[in-house]
Formats: sequence, structure tokens, C-alpha cells
Amino acid sequence: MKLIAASWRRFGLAVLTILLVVSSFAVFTPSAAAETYKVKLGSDKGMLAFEPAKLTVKPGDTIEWVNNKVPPHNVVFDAAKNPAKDATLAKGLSHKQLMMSPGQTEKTTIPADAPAGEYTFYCEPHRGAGMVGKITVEG
Ligand SMILES: [Cu+2]
Repeated sequence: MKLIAASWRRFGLAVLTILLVVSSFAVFTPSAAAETYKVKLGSDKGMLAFEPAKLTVKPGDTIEWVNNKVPPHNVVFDAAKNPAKDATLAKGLSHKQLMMSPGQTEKTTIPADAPAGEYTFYCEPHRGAGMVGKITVEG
């Protein structure tokens, strides 16, 4: 009888463990679905460009800006070139502070309520040289 009781207890523990694991997955699923994309500032070959210059993301995703070659760079979202021409949103996505040293990073998370469409961004010191990029936010 003692043996049966012990194995029942072990079984109960196993069920509890499984329940815990399953429920923790349920809790973490929404954040696990968000992705992080890396965009290099200055191409590996030393071109004044974002790499990649075009990216498709979903609300909640994060873009990690990695300062690469030929700094300084920054990331400024165009106040007029986003779906709702929302200057406040553009400012919130931007990192105006110049990044001086290679390897420096900044992050931009696309808000959950960001309207779908195209967002243009550029590097202030190199905008004239064509350092411009585009993010498409999917609905
Ligand atoms: Cu630049």
C-alpha cells in the first residue's frame, strides 16, 4: 500500500510539473513572438548606408541599430514620411544622438499601435550621401 501511495504522489508531482511548464509557455508566448532585427549603420564595405536598408517588421518588433563603419551615424525617422505623418511617433522611434564608436547600439521598438505602412528614416550626417532606409510595418 505504501508503494502505491508513493507512486501516486510521484505521478501527482509529474502532472504538476507539466502543468507549470505548459502554463509558463502560455504566459511567455506573446513576447516570444516579437522579433529583433539588426541594422548596421555603415556597410561592412565602408559605404554610407544602412544594412539592410529595407526591412519588414510587425508592431512589437525591435530594431537594433549597430554602429558599424564610417561613423558618426544616427537614426532619424522622417516626421512626414510615415503612414499618419505623425511627428511625435517619428521622434519616439528616432535616436538623434550621434553614435561615435563602432559597436555602439541603440534600439527602437515599434509600438503595438503603430499604423501599418512605410516609415522612412535617415542618418543626419549622411542623408545627402544617400544614407536612407525604409521600414514597412505590417498590419
Ligand atoms: Cu551615417
